[in-house]
Amino acid sequence: MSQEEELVFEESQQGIKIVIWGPTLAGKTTALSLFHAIKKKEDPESVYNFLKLEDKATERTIGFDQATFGLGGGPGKGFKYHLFTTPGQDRFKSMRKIVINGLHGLIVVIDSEKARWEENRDSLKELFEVSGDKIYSGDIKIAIMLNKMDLPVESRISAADVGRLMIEAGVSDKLRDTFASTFEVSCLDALSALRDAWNKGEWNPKQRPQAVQRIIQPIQMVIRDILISELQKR
Ligand SMILES: Nc1nc2c(ncn2[C@@H]2O[C@H](COP(=O)(O)OP(=O)(O)OP(=O)(O)O)[C@@H](O)[C@H]2O)c(=O)[nH]1
Ligand SMILES: [Mg+2]
Repeated sequence: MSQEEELVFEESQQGIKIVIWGPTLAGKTTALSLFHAIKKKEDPESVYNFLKLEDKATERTIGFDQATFGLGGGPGKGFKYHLFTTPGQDRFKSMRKIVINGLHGLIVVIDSEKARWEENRDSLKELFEVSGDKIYSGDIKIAIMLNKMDLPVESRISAADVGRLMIEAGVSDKLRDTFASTFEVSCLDALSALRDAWNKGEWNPKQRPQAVQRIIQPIQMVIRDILISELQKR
């Protein structure tokens, strides 16, 4: 086992594993960084670690990013969940296969920029290719983040177009229902809302700015769905 494989393996042994999947430059690392920053602000005890493996010059992920959080009880106690991002560049297909092993949940990031339609389609195709039967079993909890909704309306797609993207990627009817949860988000807007609020010294976890809440919501939904399903198995 390589060092990376060992880390992916060890980290996913306990708790639940959620993978953030999508084409390169879609915003996966940005979304995870945001989620991490918010957790660190609101509940630092629940944050265990955050590792980013990126090429400093291009800021693209060259291995994977990985963050671990607790559901409560402080370090060493309670349930952990692990969030991984995949590296989206074509050349990292074998790494994506490793990262996706043993997952419980998926956040599929789609780049809403119209010009990125083919990259989105190919990324979805590959997801079904590498996750195989598991994704069809319904055992994996999924949410879609349609990112970059800050782009001008004429140069981006909307949630209504996601179905067409799925059809082009060969996603079956049955599975398209699983993909019903599409969240329109903008990591860029969330970042600026976060900075504004922090600069003013205003932060209330119960009243997060809407752009920030939109990033948190799909991740929390997937965590909740996994926990419910794990509890039902017991
Ligand atoms: N306009 C806009 N740009 C965004 C948004 N989210 C991320 N970006 C930008 O998109 C670029 C890529 O973001 P990353 O988060 O590094 O993308 P990634 O999906 O991790 O890419 P890989 O690591 O190569 O797979 C960066 O320049 C971000 O600032 C968004 O909501 N709107
Ligand atoms: Mg990345």
